[in-house]
Amino acid sequence: TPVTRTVHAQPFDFRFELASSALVIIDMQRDFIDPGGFGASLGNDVSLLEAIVPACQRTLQAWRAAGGLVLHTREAHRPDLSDCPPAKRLRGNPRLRIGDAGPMGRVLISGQPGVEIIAALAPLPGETVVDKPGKGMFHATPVQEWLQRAGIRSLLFMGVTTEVCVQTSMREANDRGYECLVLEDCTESYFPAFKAQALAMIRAQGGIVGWTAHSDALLAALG
Ligand code: C5J
Repeated sequence: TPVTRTVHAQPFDFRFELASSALVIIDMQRDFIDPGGFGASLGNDVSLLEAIVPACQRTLQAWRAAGGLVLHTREAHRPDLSDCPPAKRLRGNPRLRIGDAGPMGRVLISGQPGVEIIAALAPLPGETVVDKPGKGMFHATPVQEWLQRAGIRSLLFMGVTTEVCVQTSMREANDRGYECLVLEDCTESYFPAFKAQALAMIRAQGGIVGWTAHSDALLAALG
């Protein structure tokens, strides 16, 4: 019989079974995390994001050791930009747009060095990696089919940035009926106040979009 795990979370305990859960790691790619990448070129302090890497690594190792499924995402577009609407490309810093030559290759283009997942969290052979053209992981990706095939009902989120790609993916997942938990110390924003507010929004109103918990609470639940 499957073991139900209980994570001490907010606004109340989060229960899941390993066999029907996936750890989702959002966009831990070089362009957002590494010094000298796209994120840094936009004027962001990437050391804020780098700081969560040890907690992510520890959590990923524990999850793998327990035998849990892992899904990695990357924010990445096709080289011909056919999946990048002008509404997205024309936004932001006009000197460096998606598809332009940046410090780590063409910005947010599949296969370029900048979209590689950082070495500390590199996917293992057999783990699924999805390139997503949106902020959310369901838009224009095979994620829904993958989750359904794997019989997944619960999703545990790590990654960056809290209020953009993590929150959007989680809201998309919540609308599709998944039980969602964000690991507080395994997610970060270039704007710490945005992270705090995003986590507060998620767990407000009785967990209107999901749960939040420290990774220590997950590790305790994994035993
Ligand atoms: C992500 C972004 N991954 N902030 N992208 O959050 O543009």
